Amino acid sequence: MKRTMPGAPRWLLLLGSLSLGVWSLPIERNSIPQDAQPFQEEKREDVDTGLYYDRYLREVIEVLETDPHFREKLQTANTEDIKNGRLSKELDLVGHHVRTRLDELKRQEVSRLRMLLKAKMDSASMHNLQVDHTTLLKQFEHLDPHNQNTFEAKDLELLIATATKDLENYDAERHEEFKRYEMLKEHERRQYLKGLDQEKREQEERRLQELQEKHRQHPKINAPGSVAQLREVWKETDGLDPQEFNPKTFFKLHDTNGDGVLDEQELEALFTKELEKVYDPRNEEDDMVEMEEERLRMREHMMKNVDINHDRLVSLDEFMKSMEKKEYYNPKEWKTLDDTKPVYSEAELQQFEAELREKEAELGRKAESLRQEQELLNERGRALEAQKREYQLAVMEMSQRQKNLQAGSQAPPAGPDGELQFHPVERGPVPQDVEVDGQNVPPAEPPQNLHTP
Ligand SMILES: [Ca+2]
Ligand SMILES: [Ca+2]
Repeated sequence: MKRTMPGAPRWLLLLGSLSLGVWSLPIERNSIPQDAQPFQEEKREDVDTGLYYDRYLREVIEVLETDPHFREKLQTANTEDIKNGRLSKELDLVGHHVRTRLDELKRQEVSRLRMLLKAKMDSASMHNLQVDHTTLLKQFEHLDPHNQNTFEAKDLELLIATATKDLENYDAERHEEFKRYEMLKEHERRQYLKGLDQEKREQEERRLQELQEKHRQHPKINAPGSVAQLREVWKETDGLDPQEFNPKTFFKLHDTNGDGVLDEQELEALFTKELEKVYDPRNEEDDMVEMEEERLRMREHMMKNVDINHDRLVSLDEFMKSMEKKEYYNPKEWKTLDDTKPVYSEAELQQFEAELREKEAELGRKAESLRQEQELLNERGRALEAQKREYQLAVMEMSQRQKNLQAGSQAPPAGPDGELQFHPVERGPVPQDVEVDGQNVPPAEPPQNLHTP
């Protein structure tokens, strides 16, 4: 899927800009080559907002962009028009085939959400409950659940509002996720040490301590967005003469998709040089997940100082203005993630570990109940098998009896003088290889043509 084009509204740029935040990129991909062209087309494909309705969102935008009227409105709309729903009203004027495709997209999305709900209910063992889908669909805020067949202005309005809100919460969620990651790491470290004998434990503790100290030794980190930091990128990454630092050229060079603004992705790429001072993927002591958290912190810091109108994008004007600030020439010393660690309190860790134990116990209970169910099924299977054998025996016995009786009626047994003789049917063991056809054999009638001598 292609990225939004230059001239698209800020809201769409915002969607594009957040894509990098979702997945951490290796350092190499962020490095800007020395011969970087300021207006080169971005090559990254399949960018993802990380929202669970990302695909729906992007397909709706793609379809809307095929309509010339709506496309024009998209390009001239400002952030306010988009946020307050004025843009959504334009939906009434788009072509019929565009509406038909949007309706189809909505039906697909509703059906996908239903499947999600079903999977959720199945996993919670709620299969037998009566389900009111409309009520359940209300928990999804990015479409109108009352109308499940057509895409209306209300759907576009909800989609825009929800995506904007969710994307704004996105950084907070990333920090939260990182916190859980760090707590899990500490939990595992403690469990590991606990499992060792005292001598080995002390040895390991010393080793881990040394690794941590090694990790903390690195060149000074420049404050993000400061003159020192930007000049270093200019010199080291762009390969340009530090004496000729030019902010406007710098801005153009790092607006890699050439849309006239620095988005979050482009800002984050500026910090690769700083991050390389602290993190090396070849080192055991350097955690690349922590590096991405540091990158996020740096971007947030710079954005806070530079982005005056809070649209999460840096215009050239904002960039130039930031250079008049004290933070630009005389920034406070940057506190790295290691200076602020741990990112959780001991109480939070305890709580996290309690939740882990609860989850583990829950899994254990589920496994046990599955085992019991399996046992019950096996038992039933064995009982059925026994019943079947009994039935087969009964059928074979009866068919054998009938055969004997038929043989008796065709050629009645005779004595030495030709007189008829009566032989009671013997109830011997039934041979195992006798074929049973499973049909009901009527009870045999007593023979009619026999008489006792
Ligand atoms: Ca840009
Ligand atoms: Ca801005």
